[in-house]
Amino acid sequence: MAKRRLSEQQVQRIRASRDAKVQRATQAAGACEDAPSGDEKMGLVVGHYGSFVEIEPLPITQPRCIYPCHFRASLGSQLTAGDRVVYRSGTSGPGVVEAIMDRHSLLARPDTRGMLRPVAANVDFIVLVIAASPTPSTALIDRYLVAAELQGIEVRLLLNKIDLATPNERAALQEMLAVYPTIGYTILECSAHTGEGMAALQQALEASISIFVGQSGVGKSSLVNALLPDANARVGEISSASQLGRHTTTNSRLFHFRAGGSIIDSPGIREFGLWHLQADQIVEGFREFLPFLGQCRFSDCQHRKEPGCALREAIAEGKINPARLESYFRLREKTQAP
Ligand SMILES: Nc1nc2c(ncn2[C@@H]2O[C@H](COP(=O)(O)OP(=O)(O)OP(=O)(O)O)[C@@H](O)[C@H]2O)c(=O)[nH]1
Ligand SMILES: [Mg+2]
Ligand SMILES: [Zn+2]
Repeated sequence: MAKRRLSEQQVQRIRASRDAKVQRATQAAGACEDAPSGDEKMGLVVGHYGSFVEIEPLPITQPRCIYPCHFRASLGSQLTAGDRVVYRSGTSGPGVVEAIMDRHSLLARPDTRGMLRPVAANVDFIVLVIAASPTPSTALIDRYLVAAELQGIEVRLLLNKIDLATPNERAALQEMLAVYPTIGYTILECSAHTGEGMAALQQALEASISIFVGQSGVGKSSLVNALLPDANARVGEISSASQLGRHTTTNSRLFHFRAGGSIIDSPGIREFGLWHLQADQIVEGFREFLPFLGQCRFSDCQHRKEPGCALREAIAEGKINPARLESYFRLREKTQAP
């Protein structure tokens, strides 16, 4: 479907109208009890539930107050947890979201029909949660890392459920993950159940907006509950047959730390679809390849057996881990039409 293009004049008009709403809302911003219903106010999207969103007035208050809001049809599919919006609260029922503020980042992923859907807005860090069980694979980790790199959002790795690993299993997991700190990804280890590593995690998350992403059953909601005992995020069982989670969390939802900063819990997914990307985009998601891209002798180098391949030379010089190039090939094969 062709995208509808707006004229420069239309864009200006939309911006001017939005800016006026933002200005009025900023003037009216205050505690939820004080602000008269019906005025335009600034709010934060806490969660999107299909036909309505939950909005928290800005600035945030303690205890939190959260309102259901409808939205203009044109905004429905764009709104997501973490969005800052202008809204009007209803006098006796749900309010309405009027406009979305510009975002500094947007995490989106393709749905089953290939349409890119927003997962969270304005996040500073993606925390890719993996667990000692279900056992992670480098293919899965690299898939998420590529998606995050291409969205320009910094990623951290978090290995949860370390209570389930024997010392040998833990050493094997650490060996599998050893490449990531060498290419700039931080790894934390923790257990939402025993509390090990949770203080360091809390410290790493405070003062910024992060989102937990990862397979169903790795413990994202359990981590939210361990970090924020009032959160009450629903936790699911692992299927004893598949050792996988059962997709307990169905919508992204935002929570705040008392000391500042927020965490967004997101629904687990089997795969972070990348097939909407071209091969030359995927290769750019392998961050340590970047200095060598465009340096191969042949401009259409596939980095397999061609002479003068800069990526292969970098491997020979120990600058790139060969497993990551293999991972790139696997991802490419899975995501590309021939
Ligand atoms: N042993 C152990 N079990 C954990 C830990 N963290 C979570 N679990 C268990 O793992 C299962 C899945 O946890 P959830 O928090 O629902 O996982 P999730 O990642 O939110 O799953 P989805 O919402 O389906 O994406 C539950 O049975 C938790 O009790 C941990 O640190 N150690
Ligand atoms: Mg969950
Ligand atoms: Zn090459």
